[in-house]
Amino acid sequence: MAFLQDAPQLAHPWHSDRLLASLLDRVLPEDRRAALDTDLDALGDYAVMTWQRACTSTRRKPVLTRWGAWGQRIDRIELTAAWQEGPHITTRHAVLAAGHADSPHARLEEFARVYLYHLASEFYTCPLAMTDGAATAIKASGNTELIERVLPHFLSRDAASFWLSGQWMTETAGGSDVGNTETIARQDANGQWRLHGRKWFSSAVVGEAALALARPEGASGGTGALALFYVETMDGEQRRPELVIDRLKDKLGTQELPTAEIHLDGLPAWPLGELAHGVRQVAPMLNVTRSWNAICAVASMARAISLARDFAARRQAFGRPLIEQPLHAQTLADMQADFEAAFALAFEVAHLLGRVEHGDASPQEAAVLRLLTPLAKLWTGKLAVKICSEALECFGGAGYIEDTGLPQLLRDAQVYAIWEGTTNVLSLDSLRALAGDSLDALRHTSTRWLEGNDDMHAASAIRQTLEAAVRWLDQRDDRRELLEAGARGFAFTLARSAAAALLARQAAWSTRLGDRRPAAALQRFVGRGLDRLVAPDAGNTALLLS
Ligand code: MFK
Repeated sequence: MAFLQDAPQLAHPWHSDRLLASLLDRVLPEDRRAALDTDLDALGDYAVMTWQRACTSTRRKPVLTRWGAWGQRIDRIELTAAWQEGPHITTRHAVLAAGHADSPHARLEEFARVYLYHLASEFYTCPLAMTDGAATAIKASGNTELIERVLPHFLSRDAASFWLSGQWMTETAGGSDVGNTETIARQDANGQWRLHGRKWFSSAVVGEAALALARPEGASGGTGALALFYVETMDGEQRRPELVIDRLKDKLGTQELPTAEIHLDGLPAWPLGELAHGVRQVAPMLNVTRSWNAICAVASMARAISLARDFAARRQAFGRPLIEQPLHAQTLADMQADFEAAFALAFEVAHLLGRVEHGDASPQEAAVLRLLTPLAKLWTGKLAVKICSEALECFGGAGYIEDTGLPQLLRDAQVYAIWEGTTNVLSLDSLRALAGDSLDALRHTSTRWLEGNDDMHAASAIRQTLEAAVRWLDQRDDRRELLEAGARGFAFTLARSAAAALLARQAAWSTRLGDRRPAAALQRFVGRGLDRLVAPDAGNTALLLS
């Protein structure tokens, strides 16, 4: 009988995840911690089931049927099984509802669910992120009529009344530069606002609602003149005729997600608040969806590492299992250390978000959250690609073969760096977030995170790197071009330093309980260097690009 290699098995992502369990044990009061188990168990079971289902069935993509048999426009989208299950899993396990509970821990409890559900959901979490963001932006608007109308649907615990919301922002001219939005809002004879325009990228077109940016007719150009509108997509069981799905996007990854290009042909719309400053009004949504992006990126890292580690124990090469090969073990340990740091940062953003929203955080912590949100999004987005790519290599040729299910990890991971703002857009956002002393706040808060940590070398490296970042900023503060050119290195440096300080806090706690693994991750992570600061040389850049 010829040799047959064992396929990698997916360990139960909740039962086998010491990071999540240890974080929740450290942070949550006992009763809240215990109350989470049922949902986390079930979401872990669902993840294992969907992995096995994906390994034994043919992959499907959503299918758009635009025309009915008798020539009528129907724009019907057939969804994959996981997408059909999405509303049921979401509501049964309170994935969104948990985040809006009356507790400073609400967001942490929500994102623990998201982390376990994300890959199993086949990126149904993308429109969930937007629904969550829409709920947050609508709450922040104080528009009571809208709050009463939509929140019971967005946060429902019953699939029958659950609504998904989209975020319609991206257009062909106004991609990252949203100020170039061309969609027009026009009032009809009855005073009803209606939207006219084309949205290039809508990931929740199967949803019931959306928030959309549009320029009120006659308003000036630029970002400040945009308004934020709420729209509904359905008229009873029928999609509204003023919303036309032009085509589904043929994407590199996230192929189960029916991303669509749409046009709006007079779709009724209601302003959330004032008829200007729409980007300011949508910002709470951006910050929530960017937090989702970071958590989902660490979920991809967790899946990739879990499969690679399992395989390393099964696969024999050169006379012993891969896990016993020194260089392979080094590679896996480096991945694990990076992942543990990224996990610490992403989940700190999640927890801080809940504490700030609940009024439980100091102004200094609110400033830290504003800065850490883009940092977590941009760094985890890039790291997910690196770790998934490395994980594929851990399987040798099998990592490059479609029906192992492995290449999809890498294709899907590429989205984190692009969605919700590219790495460069987020690096520039972290400069925007510096207004209001958030860097000083981060330095002070990091000192607190480092209390009780016994790794003096790591603590000193973190402090020195943050001080170097402050000096770097001071030297360029009045030279905008230089500041922007170096923003990515600056953001990566801050992200890595903050992540290391958070890992140190977790390591101190775990060490007291006799678990030295987070301390080992900290040592390895810091040992590979925190500083990514660069001194941009405009002349050299111009010469290279000439
Ligand atoms: C599975 C994972 C789930 C992930 C979900 C995936 C969803 C996929 C759908 C998408 O991909 S949606 C498209 C994503 N597109 C973007 O994220 C847009 C990228 N561009 C930016 O982020 C720009 O920075 C932005 C358009 C927000 C602003 O650019 P501008 O035109 O230079 O605006 P400006 O004047 O700097 O900011 C306008 C106001 O917003 C200012 O406030 P004021 O009016 O009070 O001065 C800013 O301070 C405020 N603002 C901007 N970003 C903010 C913010 N406030 C708080 N937080 C922020 N992040």
